[in-house]
Amino acid sequence: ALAFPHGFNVARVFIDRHLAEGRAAKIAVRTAQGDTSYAELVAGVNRAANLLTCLGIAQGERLLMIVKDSVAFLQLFWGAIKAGVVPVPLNTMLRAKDYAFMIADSGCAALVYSPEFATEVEPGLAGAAHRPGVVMRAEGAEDGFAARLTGQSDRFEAIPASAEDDCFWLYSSGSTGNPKGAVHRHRDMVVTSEFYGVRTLGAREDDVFFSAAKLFFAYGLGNGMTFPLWVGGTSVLLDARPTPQSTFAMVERFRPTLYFGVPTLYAAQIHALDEVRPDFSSVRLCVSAGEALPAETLRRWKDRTGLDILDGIGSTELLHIFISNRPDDIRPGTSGRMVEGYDGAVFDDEGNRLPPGESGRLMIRGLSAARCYWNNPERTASTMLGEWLNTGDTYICDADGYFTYCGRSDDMLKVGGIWCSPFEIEAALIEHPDVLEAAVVGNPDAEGLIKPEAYVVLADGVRGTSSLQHTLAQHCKARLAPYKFPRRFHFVDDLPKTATGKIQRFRLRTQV
Ligand code: 3UK
Repeated sequence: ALAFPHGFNVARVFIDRHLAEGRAAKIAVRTAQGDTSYAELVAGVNRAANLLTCLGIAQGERLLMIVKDSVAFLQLFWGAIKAGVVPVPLNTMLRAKDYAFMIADSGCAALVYSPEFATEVEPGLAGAAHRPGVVMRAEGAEDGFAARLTGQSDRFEAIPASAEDDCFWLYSSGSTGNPKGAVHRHRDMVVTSEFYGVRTLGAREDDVFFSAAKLFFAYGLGNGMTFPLWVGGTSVLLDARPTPQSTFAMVERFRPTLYFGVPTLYAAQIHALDEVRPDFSSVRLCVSAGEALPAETLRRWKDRTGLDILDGIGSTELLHIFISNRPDDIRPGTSGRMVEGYDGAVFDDEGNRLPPGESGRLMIRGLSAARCYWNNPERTASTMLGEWLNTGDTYICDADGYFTYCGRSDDMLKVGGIWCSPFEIEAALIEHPDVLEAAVVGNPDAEGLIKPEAYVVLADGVRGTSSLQHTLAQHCKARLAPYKFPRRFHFVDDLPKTATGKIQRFRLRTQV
């Protein structure tokens, strides 16, 4: 068990501790703009805490951050926590109306944004039903955050807090409805860093972390900020869009030891590896999360780079990965086994625990689970069920404790009276060399019965003919139970995706 001393403010262990442990001169963060030592990081965090305090932002009030991956992100996040202010990093790819909702929903006292995002943030502020008292650009403006830091003291004593006190929020965008602010406590980052970062991934002080997933995403926040700070390692931050080219360039320049991506990016990188041969020799392990990693993607990546990918499932509500493969125990096509510190079980709709081999709702309990959704008692009540958290995912757990993803609870299809996972069909489709990406949804046929339908992005130069449709249907039937094949095909240029790269299957379903 983890121990949390009285008056524990989590910034003491993630920030202040490093000076006492002799890391002042060690590089904490590397970006294209330069390196930042632990001493400089601690000083910047303290200046930010002093600035937020002297701007009159009170303990418990929210600071919305629409900030690119940068040292300023860490200064704001940890400066807020030291000052007792609640940082709320937001997805930087959203639109004005989304920001307007979150500004009002959070009732934030302050908002800081990188100038790059002004065209959506400023109209969002103008249209919001609430106006934060403090609005600053992260950099650039004379009265921006960076400029105002310089006058502040580089010392600040963290406000005492308990491990159960609210610490930060992350908004989670469901497939339907408004985003929900998941309220996380002081202990939660310690729990994810120790149980997943150290004991599952094996993160160490000499690791250099590079996360293609951004810090505003719970996955990126762990990979690119909390895990490196927990072990006293080094984080490499990319402030631009992660593409095969930009991520390869970062790997070659900064030579990370741990690399974190999402399946869509791995797939694009694999295609790019046909043309280029970046030097991955510094990397010892790759991680994937956000959506299930197809076994075929893992196989091709290992084939091209010689490296394994650890797939694991996490969520905003649980903060990071709670079921995962291990470096010495990888089962391609599964999410792996429970991470230490978490409990998981598969339930039927009536709340009964299901035996191994049966698919049902995945529920998790663990100490990093969000306390509630802010301002949303209905969603809190339907998701946080006592100590269990309903993930909304359908999973099968086998007799050895390995979990296999079957789709979102609401994505599962009943085809001919039998449960059918659209994900399983997609995985089969993308094994075909002519297929780049695929999404399968259930749409009603002429009889009004739900049938799987495939939206397929073809590889470069391949034409979507009717004979190809037949070939792909045969390809699925040959690999899966005979009813698991798409009855219709749509060849499309791209698939609708969320800002974080998840396919929005609901957009492909027939509107009724
Ligand atoms: C899905 C996966 C199959 C699943 C996340 C790592 O993705 C993260 O958080 P989100 O709140 O989404 C959570 C949902 O995404 N999912 C995530 N990973 C996998 N499905 N295999 C996977 N490996 O539906 C889950 O409920 O955006 C990922 C760490 C922290 C995170 N927040």
